[in-house]
Amino acid sequence: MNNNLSIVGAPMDLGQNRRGVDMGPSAIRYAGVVERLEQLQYDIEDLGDVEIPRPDRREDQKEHLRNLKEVAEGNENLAKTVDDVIQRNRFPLVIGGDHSIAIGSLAGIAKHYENLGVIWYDAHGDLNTGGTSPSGNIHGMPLAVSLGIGHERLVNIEGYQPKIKPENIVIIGARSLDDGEKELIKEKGIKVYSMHEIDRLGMTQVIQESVEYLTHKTDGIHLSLDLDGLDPQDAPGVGTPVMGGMSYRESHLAMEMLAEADIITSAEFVEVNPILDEKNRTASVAVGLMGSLFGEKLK
Ligand code: B3U
Ligand code: MN
Ligand code: MN
Repeated sequence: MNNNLSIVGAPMDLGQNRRGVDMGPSAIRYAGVVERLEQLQYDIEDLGDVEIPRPDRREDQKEHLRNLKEVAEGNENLAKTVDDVIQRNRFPLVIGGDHSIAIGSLAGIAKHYENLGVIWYDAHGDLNTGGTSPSGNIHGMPLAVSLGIGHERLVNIEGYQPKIKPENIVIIGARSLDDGEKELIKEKGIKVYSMHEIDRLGMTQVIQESVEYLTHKTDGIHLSLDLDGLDPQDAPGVGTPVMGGMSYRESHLAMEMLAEADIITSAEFVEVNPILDEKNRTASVAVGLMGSLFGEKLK
């Protein structure tokens, strides 16, 4: 693992319609992310937050992509910052912010790899387009956008597309997929471990298989962890909780196994909403998971 970590905050709340998730980066910092990772002997730099524009209320939203312009601009800013972090040979750790920020993270990261792998730890597939989305919320679209599917303003960020290939993706924890997302998963042959597979196989086998599936064909792996992948009992501070999720323990096991495999080259933790949380618990869970991902058990 790269010993130099750069923390990048992306206080984005325009990819969905519940206020408060823009305070996610503050909540995660307050929960002690820098101190926690410094204990593990990493060289940490906290770059603060990238600029997210405020929405223009007069803009008409008829395209069914809420706040398209502002989400695109915020992600352009994020992509540039993340790109710069990698150019300086540091590991980007992005803290959100709603999951639409994966558009910018991946735009900044994927240009540095021939075959970037992605582990998408989430209750949702985030594979919608303006056409299939039931909500018009862009946080339900970033994985599709990164595959080059969606509005051209989003898919072309940083001037290239697609960012990733369908065979280099593993989705873990899915339990709320829309019809259009299910079709895309079938059509593109995307590997999905739903809660059914996690219950049947156990998290150990799911991660072993995911690591095997990705490592031989990728030259880097991005972990995109949506806190709503966890069960709402363990991570209540999220905008769209879905019952029956991965437990706190399963999630730590997953992070520890990824640390042992030493395959993750960039990461983001998203959807922490302190307003919906109980005493900053979800931000603390996020920081705990980062501890495991960055090798707390190995040191
Ligand atoms: N699939 C639904 C709900 C959703 C997606 N991501 C989150 N919620 N967090 C949608 O709106 O696209
Ligand atoms: Mn998500
Ligand atoms: Mn989700």
